[in-house]
Amino acid sequence: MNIIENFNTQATDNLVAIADQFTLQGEVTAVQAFGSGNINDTFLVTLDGSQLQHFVLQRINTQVFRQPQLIMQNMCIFTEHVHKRLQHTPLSRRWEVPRVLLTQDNQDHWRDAEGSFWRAISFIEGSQSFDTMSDRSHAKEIGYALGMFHNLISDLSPEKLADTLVGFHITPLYLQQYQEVLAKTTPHPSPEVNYCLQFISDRQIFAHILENAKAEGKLPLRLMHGDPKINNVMFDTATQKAVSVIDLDTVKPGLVHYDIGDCLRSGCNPAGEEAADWNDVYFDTDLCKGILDGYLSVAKAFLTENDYAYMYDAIRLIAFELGLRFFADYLAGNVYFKVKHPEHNLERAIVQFKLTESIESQETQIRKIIQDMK
Ligand code: GN1
Ligand code: MG
Repeated sequence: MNIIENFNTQATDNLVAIADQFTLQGEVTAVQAFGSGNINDTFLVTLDGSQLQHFVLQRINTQVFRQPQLIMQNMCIFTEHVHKRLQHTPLSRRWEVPRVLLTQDNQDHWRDAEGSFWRAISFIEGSQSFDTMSDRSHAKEIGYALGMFHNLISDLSPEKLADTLVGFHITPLYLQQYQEVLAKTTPHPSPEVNYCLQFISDRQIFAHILENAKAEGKLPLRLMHGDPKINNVMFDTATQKAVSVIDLDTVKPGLVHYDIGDCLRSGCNPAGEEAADWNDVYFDTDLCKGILDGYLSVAKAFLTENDYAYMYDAIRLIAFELGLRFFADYLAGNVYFKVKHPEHNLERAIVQFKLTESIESQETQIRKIIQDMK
C-alpha cells in the first residue's frame, strides 16, 4: 500500500543534500513538505543568501510517469514557447511560467542512489493556492487562468509535445481497467461499495462520450494542461489575482474539454475533494458561472460551436471519471493515488459520484449557463 511517507530527521538531511544538487547560489536553510499532490512527493526549499528565495523540489513517481525525461522535455518546449509569446505580446497584468532549474552539472534532473528521479522548479514568489473557493470573483480568476493557459499554447502544435502519460483522461480505458480489477477481486460488500458498483454500471455508455466525439472529428486534438484542478492555480498574495498555472507534468496532446471538466469539477465543489460528509457535496452553479465567465474572456477566440456543445458532458464526465479512477484504485489496493488509510480512495470516489449526481440533477441549468455565455 502506498501510505504517505513520514520524513524523519535522516530523510530531511538527505533532502537537503538533494536540494543542494540544484542550488547554484546561497545555502539551503529548510526543506518542507509542500502542497497536497496525490502522485509525486513535493517539497518547498528555502534558501539563504541568494537572489532565489525558494524553489520547488519534487520526486517524480516513476510508477506513474514511466518516462520522466519526457516531462522535462515537454516543460522546456512549453516554457520556451510561452516566454516567446509573452515577449512578443506582453500581457497587461502579472503572469508567470514556472521554470525548470538545472543541477550544478547543467542537467534538468538528478537521480539519487536509489534511482529516484528528482527535479527542481522555480517557485512563484508571493503567491499561494487554494483547495476550495467560495466567491465568484475568485472563480472568475480561476477561469481566467485556465483560459490564459490555453490561449498561450493555442498556437503550439500538439505533436510538438510527447505523451507523458498514455491513456490519461481516456475514460473508456479507465472503465476497462476497472472491469479488469473487478474481475480479479471480490470487494468487501458494504452499502458504499454497492453504491459505487451500481453508479458505474449505470454510466457505462456515457463513459465514451468525449472519445466518440474525438473519433468523429467533432473535437480536435489540442494541447491541454491535464490537471487544472483549482489548487494548481497560483494567486498573488497581495492582489488576489491569478498569476500562474503550475504542475505541468501532464501538459500534452488531449482535449481542452478534459481541462474544462477538471477545473469545474474541482472548483464548483465547495466541500472539496476530501469532504468528510458526502451530504455536503454539491455542484455550485454560481461558481460555475464565475469560472466560465473568466475562461471565456480569454478563450472565446479559439472555441468552436462543438466545443460549447460538449462542455456540459465534459463537466459531468470528468467528475465521474475521477470517481471511477479512485474506486478502481481502492479495489486494486491503493497502488496509484497516495492514501492516508485503506478506505481513503473509496471515500474520495463517493465524493466525486455525489458531485456527478449533483451535476446531473442540474443539467438544464448548467446547459443554459453555457448557452447564455457563448
Ligand atoms: C492527481 O497528484 P495530483 O494531486 O497533482 C492526478 C489527477 C487527479 C488528482 C485528483 C497524474 O493529481 O489526475 O485529478 O490527483 N494526477 C495524475 O486530486 O493522475
Ligand atoms: Mg498533478
